[in-house]
Amino acid sequence: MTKLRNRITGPAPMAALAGVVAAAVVLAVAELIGAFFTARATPLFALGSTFIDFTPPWMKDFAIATFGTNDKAALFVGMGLTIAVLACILGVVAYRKWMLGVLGVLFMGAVIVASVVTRAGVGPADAIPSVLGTVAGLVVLRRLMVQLWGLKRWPEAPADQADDDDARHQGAGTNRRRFFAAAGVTALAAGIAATGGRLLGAARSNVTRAREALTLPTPAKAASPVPAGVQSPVPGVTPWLTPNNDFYRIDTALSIPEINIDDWQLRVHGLVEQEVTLSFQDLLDAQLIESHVTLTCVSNPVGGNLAGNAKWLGLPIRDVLARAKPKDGADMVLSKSIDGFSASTPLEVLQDGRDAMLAIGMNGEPLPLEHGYPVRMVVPGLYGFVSATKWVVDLEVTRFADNKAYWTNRGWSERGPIKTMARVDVPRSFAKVAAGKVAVGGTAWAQTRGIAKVEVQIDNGAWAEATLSAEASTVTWRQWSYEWDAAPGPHYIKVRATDGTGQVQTDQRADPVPDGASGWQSVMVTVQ
Ligand SMILES: Nc1nc2c(c(=O)[nH]1)N[C@H]1C(S)=C(S)[C@@H](COP(=O)(O)O)O[C@H]1N2
Ligand SMILES: [Mo]
Repeated sequence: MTKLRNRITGPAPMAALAGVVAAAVVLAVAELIGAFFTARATPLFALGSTFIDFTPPWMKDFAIATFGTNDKAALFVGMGLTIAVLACILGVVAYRKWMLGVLGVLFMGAVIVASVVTRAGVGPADAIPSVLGTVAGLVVLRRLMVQLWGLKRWPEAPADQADDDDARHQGAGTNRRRFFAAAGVTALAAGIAATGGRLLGAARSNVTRAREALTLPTPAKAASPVPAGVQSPVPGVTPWLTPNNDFYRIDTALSIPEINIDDWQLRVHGLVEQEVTLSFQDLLDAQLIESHVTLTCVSNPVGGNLAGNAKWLGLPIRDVLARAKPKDGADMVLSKSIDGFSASTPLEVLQDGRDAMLAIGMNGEPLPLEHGYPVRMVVPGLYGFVSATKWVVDLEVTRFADNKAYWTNRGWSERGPIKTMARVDVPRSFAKVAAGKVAVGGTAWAQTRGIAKVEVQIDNGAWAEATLSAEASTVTWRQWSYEWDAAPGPHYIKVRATDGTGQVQTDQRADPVPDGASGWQSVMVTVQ
């Protein structure tokens, strides 16, 4: 028992604890003061965002494949653990050699500040919370170390430090219990400060309230009516229209940009005859269209659910480009979000007849904050990474030869037409089903080409045609169903689609990197 206690209350574990408490103080103080600055400038968000920006494509892909849309939570947990380990080491170093510890803390503070000030849309003044946090962390570390050095019973305590002035003053009276009490109280205070900072930051943001108060205009051109029977009759197949709350979310934003509609502006510039600047009011007053479009993420694995279908309300981008008049030689529009993300979209795609738009509405509501409020791009037929810029504030008319988008700089393709894909929703992978008639169903997409046929293959049997649900348009997904007479045993259900041009979905397996996964989905089920 005493042995165990000595192990916990030895100098190294206590110094490590002091390091962790000091790190918590750095983050908490920065969080509290950060409530008065932009949310993206607090250390955790800035560090995490910087980390995301340096993430190689395979790692992004791995994170999405492993954690799905929980990838951000996983990143925070990973970051928290890394910081804790580094803080332990720093604590021990500071105990042995104070000046080395100080240098370590200053170095970490510099890393935090560097990652803060290099964020897009963040000014040098936004470094203030991190700087003050680092100073507070140093003060706390010093005080805890002084207490530790005062516990003279440890032979490893460096002689010079034990002679330290503060230490001599505190020396005799200090004991372990006081150290733990001080560490505990400081950690508690840090927790309260961090929580308070969060609440304060949320309260200071009135963007959520402004969004709720916003009334969308009636479109000049309403969406084409959705025919009856778009939904697959098989229970459990994904809803044809994805509710906003269930819509997949993929982006590099650790803290969602909060944009005031009165401040929002879109600048259209670059290779144009006429620069155009749009305000949010300009959008509200414009001839808006409404259209159902299925969005798809390039990171979606075969059979994955990073796709969703919504009714979008917005201004056709070709109308904006018609005012700006692109010059000869331009072949791309680089759209940029307020937080530094960018996407490269072929100019011709934004000028042809499809409903590419600057969207302000999603399923009859203003865009949810996480889906790009107040304005995002929606381009039928292209993966989101090259088209669907959320929180969009800038369109630069340019050339593929001159400019590269966010993910292109990280190993992904510069163009991203959506590949034909069929998906089985029911039964689920590894489901156990009763022998006899089994309802099989799912969805399929080939935006802009449409779905002409879906076929199902059981084990290695013949391909059988599934029943297609009604088609709303070629830019929305199309559902299907199939009745299978299942005999007991393990079976594989394979599915493939044929697009509107007659092209059969390829069985060639490809990873999501660099331009989208391909291959036929195969679902294993056990029939009992
Ligand atoms: N600002 C910004 N816009 C973005 C992204 C991003 O990281 N930042 N990701 C894109 C990607 S990869 C996809 S698939 C779609 C996803 O849109 P959603 O989250 O509304 O489903 O947004 C696109 N727009
Ligand atoms: Mo994506």
